[in-house]
Amino acid sequence: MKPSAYLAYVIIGGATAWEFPKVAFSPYDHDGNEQQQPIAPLEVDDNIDIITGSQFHGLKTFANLPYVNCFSDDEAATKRYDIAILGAPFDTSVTGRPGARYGPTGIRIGSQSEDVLHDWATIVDCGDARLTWLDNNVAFRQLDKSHKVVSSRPTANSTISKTPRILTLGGDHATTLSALRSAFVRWGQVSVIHFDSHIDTWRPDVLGGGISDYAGLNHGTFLHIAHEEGLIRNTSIHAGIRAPVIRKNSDIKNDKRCGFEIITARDIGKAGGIADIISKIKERVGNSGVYISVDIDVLDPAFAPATGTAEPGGWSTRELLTIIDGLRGLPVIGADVVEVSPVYDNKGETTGLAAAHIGLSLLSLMVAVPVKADANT
Ligand SMILES: [Mn+2]
Repeated sequence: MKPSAYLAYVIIGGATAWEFPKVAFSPYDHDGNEQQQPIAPLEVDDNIDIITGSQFHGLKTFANLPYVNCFSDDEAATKRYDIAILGAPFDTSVTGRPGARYGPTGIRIGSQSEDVLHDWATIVDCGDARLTWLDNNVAFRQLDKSHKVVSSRPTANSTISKTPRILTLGGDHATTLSALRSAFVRWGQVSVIHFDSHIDTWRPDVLGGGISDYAGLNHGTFLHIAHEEGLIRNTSIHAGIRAPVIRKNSDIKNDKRCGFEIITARDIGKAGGIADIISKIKERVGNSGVYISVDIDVLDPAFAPATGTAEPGGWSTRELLTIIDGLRGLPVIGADVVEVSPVYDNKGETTGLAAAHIGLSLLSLMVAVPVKADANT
């Protein structure tokens, strides 16, 4: 097709404009073949903005939040924060497919077009905890300490709260145990709102096979251990459950003993639907401080294929986001999104995008209700 006009894109004095080329140009060479138009040289403009104006720049923090090295005493003293993002790149306690060690990076990439509503809160990304992949005992001690250090820093708005809260990006689900241990030190016992297709309260001798204590701490037993350590209240609740249990009666009995009630994935199809699920969760936790843990496998694999232990029959991303947003008003003292294994994601990075948006919703709950630290701190 013969173009009717030949234009060059030039920049003049900071403004952009389409201009006809200044040099005479024939679209055909002397043999009558089309030839490429010469590109007009761009004028260098010293006033052009190279600082702002694009999300496609810099290192990838969650939602482009500022990075603070929260592990450095000097940096944390000057760059104060109220809510911190902390990655937990760990996946050596899974029973299914590994890969969640890349979860924090995958969620950050999925979050690049998200816009965090800060309101009163200073929110930063602390990067990832430094965790060995060779020794789980050491890795958990490293993660325990990382949570305690990050939550011990002075806040930016100390009149509102003196204790920073943390949104953790997992990591396999056992990483939640470190968050709960730290939360207990800062806030006392909390109710856990646990979105997952699995109950994760299995007795270590059942799911770990009783081989060793080391084997018994894994991504299906951490809530049992959290209960045994006295970290959580018996007003906790699972939501989205659908995976089969190992021992039909005793697993559920033990789950109750650990302080949990169950909302199944299929409860969403009952008459009250989403509204009933939201009220049941709110009723269950009452006025207690809550920790919200979202295992991405609560979503159906159609919406979140990139996870280690996928279970068909789960909620859609829209349903889950509606439920989480419906929890506004609860005092959320910490939260996480875990079990994202980007290597199993599709080309559209569906799981990473979903996890990032879930993270954003969790942050919104935390910003909506500031929580003063209790007497324990
Ligand atoms: Mn889980």
